[in-house]
Amino acid sequence: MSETAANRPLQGLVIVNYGKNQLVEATDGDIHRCVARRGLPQIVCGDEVEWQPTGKKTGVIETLLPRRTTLLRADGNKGHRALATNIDQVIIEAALEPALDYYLIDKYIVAAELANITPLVVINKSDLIRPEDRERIDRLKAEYSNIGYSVLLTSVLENTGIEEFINHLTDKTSILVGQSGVGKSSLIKRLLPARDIEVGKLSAASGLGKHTTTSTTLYHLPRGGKLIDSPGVRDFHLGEVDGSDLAYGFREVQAYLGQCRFNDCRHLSEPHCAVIAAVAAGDVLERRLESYRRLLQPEKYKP
Ligand SMILES: Nc1nc2c(ncn2[C@@H]2O[C@H](COP(=O)(O)OP(=O)(O)OP(=O)(O)O)[C@@H](O)[C@H]2O)c(=O)[nH]1
Ligand SMILES: [Mg+2]
Ligand SMILES: [Zn+2]
Repeated sequence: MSETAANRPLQGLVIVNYGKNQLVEATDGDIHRCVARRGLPQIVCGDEVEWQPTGKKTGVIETLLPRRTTLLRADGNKGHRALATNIDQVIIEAALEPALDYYLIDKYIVAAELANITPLVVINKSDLIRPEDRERIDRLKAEYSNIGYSVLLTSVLENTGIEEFINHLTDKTSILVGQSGVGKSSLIKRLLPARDIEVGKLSAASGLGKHTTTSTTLYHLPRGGKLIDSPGVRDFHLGEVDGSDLAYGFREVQAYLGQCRFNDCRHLSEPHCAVIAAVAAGDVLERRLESYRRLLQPEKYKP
């Protein structure tokens, strides 16, 4: 190999982010543990990079290639940090155990919408749905599909809804997000039975998940598509979003924006607010406007 060929950076895909270092998949499929050159932004799962080998299966990330999309969350300091990049679809997974949290689902949908990524809602553990839960689940499905979001029901335990789930994954990169213990890793393990993927139990005391998955990891699916597993959250914080941008995160509200009497209407209690009128007319759900208001004024909703 000539000197220049040896030094030419290689292309790679970041498939695991451990924070301090990353696993980079080379174009030949080999995996290398890399550190990022100083001065680069935090490299995350889904990033496309240029890297140089430094030894057997190790390397340095030299360049971060442009990100097509970036899913953001709050960094606890008024700013944002990337959760994963180059994603086409955010799969928001929920289940009856741990409890369904509509506000959490809405927050993830807004994060996806603001990042130009398609949201998909998956209710896993459908085997736990008792007759008395049926109405609640049907309503959730109807409410989100009326807005334009697909809602799938899956059960890893009973192996139902899996084919339909797979059909939503081919030809794109998706990320699974949601509370700890809803079964994100279980769904991936169902698609990749030969992979060593860790699945946790719910705590007997709290009924909550135990944060089994600790690093964001990208998997290539046998029938096409890439699927990223992410560590479960207790809560998801969007971070600061400009008030006028926030409303655009609510797809069914978009049509009314610009129709309020005041240009800077925040749709709280202003007179002649088109969004409030749409709720009164039954065209926008009160619950969704409430999610918007909670995101706009989190301090008002602190317990
Ligand atoms: N009843 C039932 N239990 C399930 C189903 N899918 C997963 N579980 C159980 O839910 C628990 C949590 O599963 P995980 O896959 O570890 O959940 P996770 O969302 O990856 O959790 P974190 O990694 O902590 O975010 C395990 O005990 C699974 O066996 C399902 O379809 N039905
Ligand atoms: Mg997991
Ligand atoms: Zn308004």
